[in-house]
Amino acid sequence: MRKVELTGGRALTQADLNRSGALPREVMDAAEDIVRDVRDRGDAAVREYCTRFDGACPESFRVPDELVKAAPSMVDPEFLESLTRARDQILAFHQKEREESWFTTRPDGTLLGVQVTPVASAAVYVPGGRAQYPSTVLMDTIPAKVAGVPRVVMVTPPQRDGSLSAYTLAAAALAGVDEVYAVGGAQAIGAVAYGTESIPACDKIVGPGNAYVAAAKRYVSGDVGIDMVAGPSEVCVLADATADPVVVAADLMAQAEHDPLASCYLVTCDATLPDRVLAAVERLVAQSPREEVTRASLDNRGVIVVADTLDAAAEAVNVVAPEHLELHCEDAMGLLGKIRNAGAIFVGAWSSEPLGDYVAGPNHTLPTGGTARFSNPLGVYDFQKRSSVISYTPEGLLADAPAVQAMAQAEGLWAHALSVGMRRRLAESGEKRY
Ligand code: HSO
Ligand code: ZN
Repeated sequence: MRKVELTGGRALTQADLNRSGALPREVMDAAEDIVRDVRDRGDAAVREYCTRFDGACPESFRVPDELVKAAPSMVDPEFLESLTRARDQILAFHQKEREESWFTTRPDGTLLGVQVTPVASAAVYVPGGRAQYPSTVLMDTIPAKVAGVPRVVMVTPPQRDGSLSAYTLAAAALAGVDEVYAVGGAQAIGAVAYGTESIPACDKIVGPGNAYVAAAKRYVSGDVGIDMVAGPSEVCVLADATADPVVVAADLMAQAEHDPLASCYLVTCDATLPDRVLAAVERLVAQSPREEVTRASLDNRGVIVVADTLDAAAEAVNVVAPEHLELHCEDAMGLLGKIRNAGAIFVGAWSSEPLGDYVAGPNHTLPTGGTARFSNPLGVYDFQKRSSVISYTPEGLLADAPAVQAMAQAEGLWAHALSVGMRRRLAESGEKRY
């Protein structure tokens, strides 16, 4: 891990972090070519990319509903029980996020408000192939279901033999996915964005994926809605002298093992903690079956920031704006108000980040790469749209018409003034035409 010392009260900068940043041009170009080809040629193009990238192309992309329904009975009972616990807690949390329509009435009877409606269809992308992420199936599907999306479609890359794992399918069954398609990569994003003969076009596409998936989502964004352009996973541990270096080491490794490109940050005001954490990492990593990935991530992307005070350390965290933040400090809850930028904040040493990955309830699809400065965890709100509602009475019209006429005149928009002027005369004459 690389060390950055913030001596003399110097603030952390983006240059200190040396983040990988935007998607490489070659990846953007390749993803765009694939998406355009799928838009032009439909299933035939999807088939070609499937065979080229996944090594197998299923006979039919759609996984039969019976197979999905049967999946929970194919997995071991302990996994199913855990999945059910996760599903119930994720559901309970997201039910609190649902936004309701609201209306307000002015004294003159004019009604104003917001009508909330779900998108008609959503596609949930779940990474697959060698990795299996049934937890992501739950995290991305449940908010859509809570929002009331009538058609939730899941796309995920097939395994080498063209099938999907029973774990992924069991999660789809429990979460209530309506249709499952064994297709992944940029070709899957093209398919659900524009539709093919066998895969439906959806209004919204959510979920994490590799760089090609992220690039494809960025390309189709605007034609359809997307949640975010997700980058590699990140964790930041903010620790004071009370932190347990072994626990901190395990938590950094829990993120590092995801991906050689995952980023781990240790931010501390205790000058002795970094070496104690690094010694613990050395001991633990040798026991990990994912040693290679974990080391690659920590060696290439790990950063230790040492600040003079805890307040300066908290400010450094706001510059990192990490996907996950853990607070290993004496008064962790007291520190919460100082944190402005983080996708999810795990407060206190008992709050292990993997609890949030699987069962706590909040979503694990979170803003990465510093985008927590301006964006949110995936939520029910990602699948809900708002329409403004405006309903005037004659009294309301008479009150507001002069202002409209004056503003329309200033903007040189004659018919705007006419539109309210006509109604004004009707209302003044007491005519009850509307
Ligand atoms: N930490 C990952 C989510 C995950 N962890 C899935 C385990 N499974 C990115 O937030
Ligand atoms: Zn994780």
